[in-house]
Amino acid sequence: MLTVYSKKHRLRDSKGEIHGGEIVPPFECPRRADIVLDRINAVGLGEVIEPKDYGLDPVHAVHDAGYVSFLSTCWDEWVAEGFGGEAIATSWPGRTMNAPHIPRNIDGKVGYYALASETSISEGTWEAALASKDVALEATEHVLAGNGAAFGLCRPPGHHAARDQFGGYCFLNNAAIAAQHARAKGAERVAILDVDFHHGNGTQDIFYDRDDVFFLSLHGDPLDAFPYFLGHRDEVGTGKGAGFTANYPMPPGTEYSAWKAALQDALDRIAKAKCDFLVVSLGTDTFKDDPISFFKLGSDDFTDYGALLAGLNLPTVFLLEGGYAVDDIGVNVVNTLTGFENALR
Ligand code: Q9C
Ligand code: ZN
Repeated sequence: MLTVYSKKHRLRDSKGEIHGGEIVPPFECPRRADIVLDRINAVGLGEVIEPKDYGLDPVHAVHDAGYVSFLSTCWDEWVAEGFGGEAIATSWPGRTMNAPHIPRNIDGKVGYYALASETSISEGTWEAALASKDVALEATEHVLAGNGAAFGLCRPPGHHAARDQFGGYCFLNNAAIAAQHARAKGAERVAILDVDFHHGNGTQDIFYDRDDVFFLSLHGDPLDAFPYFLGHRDEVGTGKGAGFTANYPMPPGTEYSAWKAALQDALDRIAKAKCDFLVVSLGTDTFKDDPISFFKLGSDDFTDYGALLAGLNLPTVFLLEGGYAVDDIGVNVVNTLTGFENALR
């Protein structure tokens, strides 16, 4: 399987994350991508290529223009204001303020466009986010050209980024950008299957009222896990999108047998919905030793479900999302990809 990778992921190297009342080294760190790339090379998964620059049109196809402009200038505005450290949101339009105006002050703007405060915007974040969406688009192009499957080694991840909000380590929604690009290039109905431990709130937000992109997510119950406010079973889409969102929240301690049953239900639904293209939001934070998650998958389980995904027999783009057990992320990601490939033989 082809991998698309950009060294520019390193430009996303934030100093700290707010976690448990303290600022700690970020879980979402450059070493994650290094370990995945090392494993790809160690097993000889296939060629590794750099992406082209696809510009901003595919970004504007799923994100708000004011949000994109904010991301592109946030760091410079933060520095110009005389602030140090990194841009961290401290005030939001909470539930009692419906935000009729977007603040002019950068501190206010960061709060307006943030959905959580753990994710700071640091120097180079925008450049890395741009490279990450190019990785996703290059992998998508490769699959659209008839090559079966490809892996986009995206970093930073994307699935928490909504039409106009960042957070959960995500800035641009790589999976949404890829799915929309596949639609623009001729796919009739795209399925986005999100197997990251966390609910893909951003992807759900972007496609909630649409029937041409079917979003399905398996994740920790939002009553117990980030992003806390979205991902419940009764969220099924709206308008003509009703029935084209499916959520599978699962409790702390969920083992592979229960997770696999949810996956099989999701795969049945994708098969019945006449989808002709598949984007997999591939997070491996379902792993038993993940430091911020609570599912119990073992490394062999990734191989097993990779094979199940191949059963859909669809053109498939895998895009990296989360996974914070860094020493194991390479094995877990590549197990999914080889499980998929070996099942096709
Ligand atoms: N401070 C992805 O997996 N907060 N994002 C968790 C730790 C955010 C995860 C609590 C987790 C975001 C792409
Ligand atoms: Zn995650």
